[in-house]
Amino acid sequence: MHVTNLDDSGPGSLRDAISQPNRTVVFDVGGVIKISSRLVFKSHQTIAGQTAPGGGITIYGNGTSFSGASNTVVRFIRFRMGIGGDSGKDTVTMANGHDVIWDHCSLSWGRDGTLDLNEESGAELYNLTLQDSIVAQGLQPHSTGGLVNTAGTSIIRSLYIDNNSRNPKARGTLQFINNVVYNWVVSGYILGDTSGRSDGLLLGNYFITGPETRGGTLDSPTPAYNLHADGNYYDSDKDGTLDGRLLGKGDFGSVTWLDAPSVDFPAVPAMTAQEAYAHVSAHAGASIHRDDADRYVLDELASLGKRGATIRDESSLGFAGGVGPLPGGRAPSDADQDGIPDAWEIARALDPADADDRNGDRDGDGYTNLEEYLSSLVP
Ligand SMILES: [Ca+2]
Ligand SMILES: [Ca+2]
Ligand SMILES: [Ca+2]
Ligand SMILES: [Ca+2]
Repeated sequence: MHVTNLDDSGPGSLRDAISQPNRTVVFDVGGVIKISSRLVFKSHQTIAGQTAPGGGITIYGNGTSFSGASNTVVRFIRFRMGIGGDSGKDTVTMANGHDVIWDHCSLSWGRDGTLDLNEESGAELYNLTLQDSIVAQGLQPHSTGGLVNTAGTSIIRSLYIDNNSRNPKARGTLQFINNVVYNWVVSGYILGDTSGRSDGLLLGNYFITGPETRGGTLDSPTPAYNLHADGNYYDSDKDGTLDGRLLGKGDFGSVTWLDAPSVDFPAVPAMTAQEAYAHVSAHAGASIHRDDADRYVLDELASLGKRGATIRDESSLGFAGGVGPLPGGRAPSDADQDGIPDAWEIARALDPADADDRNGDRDGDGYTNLEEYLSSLVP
């Protein structure tokens, strides 16, 4: 499905493209898609934001739901809810389903959670990954990164920044690896805060205080939180230099401390916390094109304690139109509309007049020709 305009609904819109399952969605336009009601994603979708020309895609004005959207991949999309969104709702929410990846996404301005992955009663929610992404500026008065309460989630190489609390609120089974948490106010990472069992793995994260941070770096631990942690750092002096200390067992309070993970978590390539800081600063979010909002929070992070603030309303940031401008750009020609531009097809002996070859596998490696094209766009 080609998204051919920035309309809220109707033919050629993103809302129309995602209205049915079993679709790969590519973008012939770049810019801000202003939504008046929530967007609801379906199962078996690939949302290839990296195909958008110009400044890429920002979804602005309300929240989105991935409940039930199993087997879905989302790459290089900015989800910016904002004060005009529905009260009590999340920027990105998912309450049931499995096997979803958000890669190089930028999530901000939630009115409830900014990323809430919260298993609803009687449902299953598992095999979720947020990677190389940003979760920023949950709107006050309920400014949160979000609640992650699932049977299996990985949060990797991502930035939580300018959220009053819940960076995230971790329940259930969660591995949290090589992330940076910056300028929380009352709570950084919440270690369960419940009598129900949780299993956590924290490796190589960097917790960096900002101007508003009052404490609560590792908040509300309970013995029901089964934790293995290693290589996590804490920089609390707000001096503009990354020079934190290693967090030790005593910093995690009354968790049940384990010398090995309590769950067979998937393997993740290892970085140190210092390497994670550098990687996240350079690559987290929709990094092909930095928009005003991502540049703003990454500049705050780079101040290492000197700048950073939670907000109540994104208009206080002063971006044109609330979210800032994005260049539109121009998509390459795709005569057969199979999602692969003519030039890329010709260079690989595919047929620019045959749409069926998108689902072929010219090199027999298990990835379709369309998937290979989509991956080729990712730096
Ligand atoms: Ca420092
Ligand atoms: Ca084509
Ligand atoms: Ca073709
Ligand atoms: Ca292939």
